[in-house]
Amino acid sequence: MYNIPTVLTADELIDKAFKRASKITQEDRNKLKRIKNTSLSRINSISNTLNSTLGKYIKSFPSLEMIPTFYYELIDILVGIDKLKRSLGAIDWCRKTIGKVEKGSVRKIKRMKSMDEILAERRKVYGRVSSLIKQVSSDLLFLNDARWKLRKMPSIDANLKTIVIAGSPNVGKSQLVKQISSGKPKVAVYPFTTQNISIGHLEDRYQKYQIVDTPGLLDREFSERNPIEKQAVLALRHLADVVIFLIDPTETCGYEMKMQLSLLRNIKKIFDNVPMIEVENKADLRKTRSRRQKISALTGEGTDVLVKKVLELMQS
Ligand SMILES: Nc1nc2c(ncn2[C@@H]2O[C@H](COP(=O)(O)OP(=O)(O)OP(=O)(O)O)[C@@H](O)[C@H]2O)c(=O)[nH]1
Ligand SMILES: [Mg+2]
Repeated sequence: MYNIPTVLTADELIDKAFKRASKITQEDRNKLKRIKNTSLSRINSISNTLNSTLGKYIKSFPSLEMIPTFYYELIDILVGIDKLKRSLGAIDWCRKTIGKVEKGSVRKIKRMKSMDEILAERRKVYGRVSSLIKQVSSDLLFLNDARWKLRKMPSIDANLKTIVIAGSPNVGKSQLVKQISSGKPKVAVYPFTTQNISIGHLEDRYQKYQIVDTPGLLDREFSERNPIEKQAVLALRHLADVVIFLIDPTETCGYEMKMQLSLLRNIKKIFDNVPMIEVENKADLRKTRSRRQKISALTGEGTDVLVKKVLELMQS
C-alpha cells in the first residue's frame, strides 16, 4: 500500500554518510588549502547524505492530515499515530540540526589558518553528527517497524462497493472470501488465523465489488478488544456497504452458538445502519432449522445464491 524504503539503523546511517564522505579529496598544491577544502567537502557531503536520506524517510510516510479516516484509524491501531508523529518529528529535528552544525562549522573552517585547528573542527563535527543520529536511533527502529505494518495495509478502492465478512474466529470467513472472490486469504483450523484485513474482488456483468476479510471477533466491548479485533470493527464502521455475518452452528470453530449470537446482537446494535445478511456456514456438516441462509464455504454449496442476494442488496 505505502511503499516506504528500508529505514536504516543509526549505525548504518552513520556508516553510509561517513564512508561516502571519506572518498572525497580536494586537490591543491597548497597543503592548508587542500585540507581545508577536503574538510569542507566532506562535512558538506555528510550533511547532504543525511539530509536527503532522512528527508526521504519523512516524505515516504503518508501525510496524516490528508489520509481517509479508515487509514488514519488503522494506522493508529497498527502503529500508533502519536508515536509515529513523534518519531517523524524527531527525525526532522535531527535532519535540521545536522544542517545547522554543518553551516556553523563551514563558517569557522573557512576562517581557520592552521591545519590542526581544521582537523580538530572536522573531528568535532563528525562527533556531533554521530551523536545526533544516535539520539534518534529508537525512532529509526520504530519507523522501520512501522514500515512493515504500513506495507501490509489493504489497498481499498473508495469507488467500489464493499462487502465486509464478519463473525467469531474460525467460523470460515476466509474460506468464504476464497470461495467467492479473487482474494487468497490464509485458511486454517485455529482461531485468529486472520490477523489483518485483506481484500478480494468479485464481478458481475456490470460492476466490480470488493470483499473484505476481517479477523474474528469475540463478544466484548471495543475498549477490551485487541488490535487484531479492532481492525474488524474498523472495517465494519468505515468500509461496509453490506455485511455478511457468518455463524458456525457446528461449533467446531470453538465458540458456542450462544456466544456467536450474542456477538451478532451487539454488532447489529452498533452498526444498525448497514444492511446485514446472517449466514450459517459449514452446511456440509450441519444444517439447523433456522431461517438463515445456509452455505458451505468449503464445498461452495449455497454460495452462488448468497452472492446473488448480496449484490441485489447493494444495488437497491
Ligand atoms: N467442513 C467445513 N469446514 C469449513 C467450512 N468453512 C471453513 N471451514 C474450516 O474451518 C476452519 C476455519 O476456516 P477459516 O476460513 O480460516 O476461518 P476464519 O473465520 O477466517 O478464522 P479466523 O481468521 O481465525 O477468524 C478451517 O479449517 C476451514 O477449512 C465449511 O463450510 N465446511
Ligand atoms: Mg480468517
